[in-house]
Amino acid sequence: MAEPPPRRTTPIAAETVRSIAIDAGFDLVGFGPADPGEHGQHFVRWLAAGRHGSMHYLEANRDRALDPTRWRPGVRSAIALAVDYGGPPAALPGGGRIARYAAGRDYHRWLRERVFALRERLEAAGVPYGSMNGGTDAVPVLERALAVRAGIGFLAKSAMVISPTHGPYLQLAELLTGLDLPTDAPAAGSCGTCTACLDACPTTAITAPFQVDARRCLSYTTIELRGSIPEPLRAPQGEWLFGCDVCLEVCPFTRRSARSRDVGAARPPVLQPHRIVETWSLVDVLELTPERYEAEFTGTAMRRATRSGLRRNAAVVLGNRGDDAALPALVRALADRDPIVRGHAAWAIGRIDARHPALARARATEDDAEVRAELDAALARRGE
Ligand code: B12
Ligand code: SF4
Ligand code: SF4
Repeated sequence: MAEPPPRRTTPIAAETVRSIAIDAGFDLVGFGPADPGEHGQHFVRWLAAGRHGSMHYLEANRDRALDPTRWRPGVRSAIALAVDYGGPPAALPGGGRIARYAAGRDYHRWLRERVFALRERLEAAGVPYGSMNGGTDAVPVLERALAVRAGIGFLAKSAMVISPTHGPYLQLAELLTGLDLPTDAPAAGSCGTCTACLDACPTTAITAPFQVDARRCLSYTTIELRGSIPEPLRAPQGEWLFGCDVCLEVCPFTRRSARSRDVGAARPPVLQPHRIVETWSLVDVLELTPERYEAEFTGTAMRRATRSGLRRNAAVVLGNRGDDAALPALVRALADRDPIVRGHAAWAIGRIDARHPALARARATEDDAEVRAELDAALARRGE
């Protein structure tokens, strides 16, 4: 067996690490173990129940998430980091809501840059070069588990990590280190008897306290899911074009977010709404060309949904809004090259005007079996 790496004592005081991290732009900093502890078993059961849907990367990273030394040998402690991104609701001018985390610059970029800048500063302050690894979101670690174990916040019934001082709108990040940092005390606070998020979730994706079935979560169906959105989840999608914030909006701890009181120019540049959010319409998204997708969505977190997914989502929201003015664009979409767009346009037209002649016309020439089924279902609404 290979020798375990030598134990490293902290070359700088833990409180110095904390103050450098705060100075580097993090609202919350905590120290805890590098492994997820008992949270790992919940993750294993969640995967075994298939609740990850088609997010196969979570299964592929299972062992690394349970034991981070499989990813980065020798890691002992986590510097858990969080940024409060609370703010006003984000929506396109004519409707179509966007989860707050995705309304500005892509946090995968700016937050990762901030983590890497912190690492450089800690190295300059004496932490051994190459002894820290980390990032945000796209890392094979259970970020919520590390944040809870480092005292950043408590695990809430919505499965969110909620800070008693900053609320649930937290983007999490971490540096895993070979250092032995003193573990912080658990955060105060709990959900108590509140069940507001379970009651408000439009798709009952929070199946029990602390448990989310991703396959039902709008954040999965509108972002991660490729292909068709299951029909029963389309009407509950309501106005959500990308992601969903309902379980955060109804949470009483949301009031604790200091950042949500920063409005307009007072908000940090990375959290300012993207031009797309300020100027595009749902029809613009429905008609998104490959060129505009490349040119305009690069640098936004919305890109994750793919062009096909964004157009699909726009069709669903247009159908839910029931606005006749969207019919010409939806009718054009019935002839789109992408069968997912055609199918969801058919669904939307069926919601707005099931007697529209374009449905029967499209049915006569459609050669994709799934789209034909969508058209049949839309035509069947004529009797309603
Ligand atoms: C996959 C994923 C998703 C999936 C699945 C979410 C889920 N709840 O499982 C989908 C696409 C649905 C999603 C949605 C969202 N996500 Co997400 N997501 C992730 C990702 C990449 C992995 C999470 C994961 O492994 N899930 C598996 C489940 C089992 O783990 P978990 O959710 O962390 O659950 C923990 C507890 O609930 C507990 N647990 C689970 N079952 C049980 C059962 C019992 C009885 C108990 C006691 C505990 C318990 O153990 C788990 C580990 O600690 C992380 C980034 C990362 N690398 O960690 C971001 C992350 C969790 N997401 C985040 C965000 C912001 C969101 C959204 C708010 C985005 C939005 N507005 O649209 C929603 C919130 C939905 C919700 N209520 O959870 C943040 C969370 C920040 C925070 N304050 O908690 C993260 C950390 C990204 C980041 N870097 O900021 N997400
Ligand atoms: S993000 Fe929306 S759909 Fe997902 S669990 Fe929260 S309220 Fe439910
Ligand atoms: S809404 Fe209530 S139950 Fe849900 S996370 Fe917030 S405090 Fe907890």
